[in-house]
Amino acid sequence: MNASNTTDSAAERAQDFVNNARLQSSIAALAAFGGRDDGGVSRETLTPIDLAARRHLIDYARSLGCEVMIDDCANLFFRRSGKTEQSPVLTGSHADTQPIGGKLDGAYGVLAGLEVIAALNDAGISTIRPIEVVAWTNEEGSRFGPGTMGSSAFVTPSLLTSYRQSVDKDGIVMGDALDAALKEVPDVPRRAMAEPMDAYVELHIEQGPVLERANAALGVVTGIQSVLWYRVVCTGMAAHAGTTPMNERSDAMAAAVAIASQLYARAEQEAASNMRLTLGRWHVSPNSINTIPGEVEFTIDVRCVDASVLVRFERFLQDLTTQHAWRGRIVFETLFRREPTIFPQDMRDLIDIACTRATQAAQRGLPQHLTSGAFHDAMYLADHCPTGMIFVPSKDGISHNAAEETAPADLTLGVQALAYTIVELANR
Ligand code: HGY
Ligand code: MN
Ligand code: MN
Repeated sequence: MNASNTTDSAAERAQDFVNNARLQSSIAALAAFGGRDDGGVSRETLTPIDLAARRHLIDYARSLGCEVMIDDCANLFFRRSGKTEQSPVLTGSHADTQPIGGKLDGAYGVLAGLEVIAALNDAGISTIRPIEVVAWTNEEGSRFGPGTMGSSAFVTPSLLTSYRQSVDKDGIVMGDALDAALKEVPDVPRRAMAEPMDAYVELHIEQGPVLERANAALGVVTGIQSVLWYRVVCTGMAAHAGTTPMNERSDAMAAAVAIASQLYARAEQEAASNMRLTLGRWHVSPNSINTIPGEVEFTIDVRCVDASVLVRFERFLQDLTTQHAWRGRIVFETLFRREPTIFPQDMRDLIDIACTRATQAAQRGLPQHLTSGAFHDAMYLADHCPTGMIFVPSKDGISHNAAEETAPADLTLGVQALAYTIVELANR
């Protein structure tokens, strides 16, 4: 156990009691739920594996003395009481993963919050405000769209009605999956949505190359870039691949490929704005080698720090889909839209102090300030209470991939910075 003299503040002592071995074993234990031979994790939201992982987190949190609650969107809250009943300081992230994800995206932030609680227990520190750790439901949005369902519904409960109607690729309705998840935990009391929170701090892997290239051990996140998701549907006519002359086809794939190549050309033109375009999911019908596709649906994920670039992009997409000359039809639907998020300066200042103390103690230089390329639950909590984020580097900038990795020493530094930040906030 780290020795620490009693003149240190509670925040400094909490930081010094973070336990690297315990953190590593909690990461490995959670990663086993959906663990893959290639080191990745497949644990999409509200699948049986996710429900088993949730039970594991409930048991672990209870072993740390936490009270556990759940809300109507199955967001799980692990609460360490404070000396008062004032609104809690909240930390956490999500425990669901991409279809083939890593063991850290989201999971690290939930386990980091629980490690802060374990460190407080070891240090015998009690805080004025309660501290809560949350595991948000369906941050990824890969199974049920859109993403960040749990956190956005927590902040705006009226969203839950439409979210419950989302359907996955197997025709399972989100509302049914949600009800099944809630039924799995009869021992966990329900808590209201939109509960007042004093502040929210999320620790997350960067998922990009910025910190590693800057040789920075920790990141103070200034904000999150804007994001837009669309579904584009090209509808032509299925026909025989051998008998149909090329100039008599309504080939939905030819239309989709033409649209897609113009979208990529647009991304080239917008390179200076650092706009990022991904056409991640394609569905072809009837998807037969010798039938001309009658319908092709694909998704667009487009992001930029400058929201006006996305306004221009949507106009471009509108023109593209209405002006494409062919016999068929092209429509697009917006699935997800989030303007840029800027975290408040006072939260960034506190996080900078916390990160600096941790990196200096480890002779790792100073933290780097950066905007998040990935979206996070924090972008909705920012509408609810003072919010901030801390990043740790991602090896080779890789994420949403089984190879996702962060050096153990950096993971521990991140939790140390989180511990300091949370305790400072909880003792204000
Ligand atoms: O897509 C995102 O930015 C997040 O990692 N789910
Ligand atoms: Mn994430
Ligand atoms: Mn993710």
